[in-house]
Amino acid sequence: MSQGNYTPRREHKFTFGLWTVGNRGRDPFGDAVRPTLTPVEAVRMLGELGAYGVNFHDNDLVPIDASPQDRDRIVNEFRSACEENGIAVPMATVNLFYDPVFRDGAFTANDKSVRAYALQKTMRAMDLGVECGAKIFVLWGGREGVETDGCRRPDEAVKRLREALNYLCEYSLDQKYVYKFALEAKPNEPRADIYMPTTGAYLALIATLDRPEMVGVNPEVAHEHMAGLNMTHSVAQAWEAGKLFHIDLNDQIPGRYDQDLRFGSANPKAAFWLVKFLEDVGYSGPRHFDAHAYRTEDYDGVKEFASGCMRTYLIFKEKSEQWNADPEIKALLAEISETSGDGRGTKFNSQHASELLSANFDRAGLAARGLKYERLDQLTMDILLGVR
Ligand code: GCO
Ligand code: MN
Ligand code: MN
Repeated sequence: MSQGNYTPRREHKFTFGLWTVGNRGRDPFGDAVRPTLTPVEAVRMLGELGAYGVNFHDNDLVPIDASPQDRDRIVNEFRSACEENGIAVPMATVNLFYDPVFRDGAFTANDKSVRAYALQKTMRAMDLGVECGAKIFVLWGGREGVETDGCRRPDEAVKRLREALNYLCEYSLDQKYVYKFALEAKPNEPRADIYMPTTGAYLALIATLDRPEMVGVNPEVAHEHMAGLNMTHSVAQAWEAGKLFHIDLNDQIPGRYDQDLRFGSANPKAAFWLVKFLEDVGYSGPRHFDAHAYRTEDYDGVKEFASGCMRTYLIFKEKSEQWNADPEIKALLAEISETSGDGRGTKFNSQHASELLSANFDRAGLAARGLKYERLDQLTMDILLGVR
């Protein structure tokens, strides 16, 4: 068995939200089980654990009703803590779901004053992020959705969302900010149905924006798994489109409530393919863990949880190097590439098309050969289970 070094280092770009290590275990059935962790304490903890950065919603850092003086004091303390502990702030986001004002959504709400307030709150959250050094702005459409479709036409919601995104891009440019926006899809929870349920839905919306180059996606493992989808496929499509601006790593058993489990703890094989993809293609953005510790834990357990997320990532990173270097796997891949060529078809021209139309294919012969994917997958399992 290999003796890899799974100690996280800054260059691995592991980040956590204030709301993740600071999660107090509240759920719909029970109250908080852990005392409040202040932002400064969270930063200290992340520094100790070897994380690269911390991210936050505006109100994780600054309470929604804070006075301007309190805001400035909190931001200064937080920035000093980040500096002292060598922690960066690569991403900022906005909370458009907690306050009762957002019970019907934010950018898509029927009340135009709520929509205007949501824009104002987001612009202020962008200002706050810039003060802390953030260059990525995540937008998760928390309550942009419905319980009853009687409340509005869903295509009207799409138009409102587009208008808000266009507005925020212009604000960013007008302020000379360098933000890239990363849109995060989720199929349901906290509302029965959320608009833009999948990463693919957002990719399609982005193409219709005024400044599509400023906007990408933030796929999350749990959200794709809640919808029964393959996270690596969503990530791959985003990557191929040049739109993988951020990523939320956690885990989730399909068909359950929103679990936000420690990365790789529910479906390690899916997590392995994801890490392998990110490492193979050379994704260089933050590896952000949007997860939280079990409700059974105290803050020592929270540290175990956070270290576990990073450790599992690094184990899979090592396993993917092992997979890529494995002679038997390499031989199987060589056979696959013999038949798949360069992976792309030929470009259309009419001569090629008429030759193709008159070609003879040995259909039965093509269908008869075993593809050895069983062997390939078992070799993968052997590696993952540590016997190879
Ligand atoms: C969730 C989401 C959030 C967002 C966060 C950043 O399911 O609650 O994943 O954690 O990622 O609000 O915008
Ligand atoms: Mn989530
Ligand atoms: Mn998330």
